Amino acid sequence: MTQLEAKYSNEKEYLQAVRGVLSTIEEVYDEHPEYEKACILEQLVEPDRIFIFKVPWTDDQGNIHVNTGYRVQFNNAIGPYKGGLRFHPSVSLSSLKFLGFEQIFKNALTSLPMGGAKGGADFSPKGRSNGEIMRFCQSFVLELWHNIGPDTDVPAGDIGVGSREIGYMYGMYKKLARENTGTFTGKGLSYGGSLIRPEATGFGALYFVSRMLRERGMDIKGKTVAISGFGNVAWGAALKATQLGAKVVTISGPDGYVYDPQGISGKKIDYMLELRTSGQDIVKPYVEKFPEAVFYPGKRPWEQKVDIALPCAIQNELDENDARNLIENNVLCVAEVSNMGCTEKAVDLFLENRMLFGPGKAVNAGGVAVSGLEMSQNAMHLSWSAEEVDEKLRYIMSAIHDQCLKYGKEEDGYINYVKGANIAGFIKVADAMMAQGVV
Ligand code: 2IT
Repeated sequence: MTQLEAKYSNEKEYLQAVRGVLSTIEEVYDEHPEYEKACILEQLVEPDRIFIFKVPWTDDQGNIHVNTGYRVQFNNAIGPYKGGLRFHPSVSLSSLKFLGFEQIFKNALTSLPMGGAKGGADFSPKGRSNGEIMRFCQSFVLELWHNIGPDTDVPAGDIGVGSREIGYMYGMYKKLARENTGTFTGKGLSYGGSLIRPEATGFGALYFVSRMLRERGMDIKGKTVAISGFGNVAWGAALKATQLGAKVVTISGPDGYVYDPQGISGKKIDYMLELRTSGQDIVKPYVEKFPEAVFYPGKRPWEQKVDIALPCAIQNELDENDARNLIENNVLCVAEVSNMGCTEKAVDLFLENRMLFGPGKAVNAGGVAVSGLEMSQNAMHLSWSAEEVDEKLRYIMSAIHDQCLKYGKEEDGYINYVKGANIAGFIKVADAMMAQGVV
């Protein structure tokens, strides 16, 4: 860790993600001297390769813009590189290395054969027209397509990349590669996409949270839930939480958060989609449409008293003060639906206080799991029903929970999900790397 901190001193998020894993696997690492002999950690923390490229595009006024595109192919010990693409101004090498690193363990937890990768661009889709988005996506793929393929590297969506962007990227990929084998997941249903993929991250997260609560003898029914964000992940989480009988009382955007004491359900959940497609990246219009709700400008939802807190927006969106607030308000469960949604200090507080805390790589693995199922369907040239996919998703989330129990249960009976998820993911990848030699 000290070596990495010296070498990559400006890559804060990457170092945070690595520290998070290394600090929890020490026991297992020490029990396996063969890992150390094979320098497994030194091999694991370096991406296999990173592509960095120029993405030039023309706006509707004819002005030319240049962004930076990336693909971090981190580790393919257990399967083809797999992970999303993020289009957001905060994208940097550090954020994509953190996301790619997390993806290795998350994908291992799904039990499907997928390695870890992540990519994206420092492009802001906010306020951009459809034509501008299309040209950007096409330019991005024109450079990247050589390095991806159905058995090489399969990108998907993430923040700023939804089914529209995947459609444009896949269209360009197909034109260049002259084949129709999948290669992206999150595709539209009519051209190889999987049912339940749009819902998968949120649904999977709620299946996982229900299991966590049950482990402590509680039921999600009747509980209040704070959600941050209002994108695809927040939408799926709100939908499933409501279906399971919980009451979602917040969503948020870069402009602040909305508190709706009557619960965000039914047409209010549909309205989240409208908010998103407006392209303005704000949630304030919610209170104009539903005046029973209150808008808190510039604030985050963690100041509200709720039973369950689900960060669904971006990394480090819940800090130490938020954690303290939630603990004082007797929150029952906090689960990261966003990747690394909580700061290191927030996580430490939850664990020190023996809280029910679920880390992103376990909680949000349902998204990439259904991506894996989309790859299976594409490879078999068939499509499964929504019920079949949902059933497999439930099974996968339940199996991830079992792995967390197996490796995370401490002497006093406390389930440390952070430790459990990290150890389970690490062992699988490390053993696969050991078996395949120094490559
Ligand atoms: O963070 C994630 O797991 C994703 N953005 C989904 C990745 C995928 O390949 O479906």
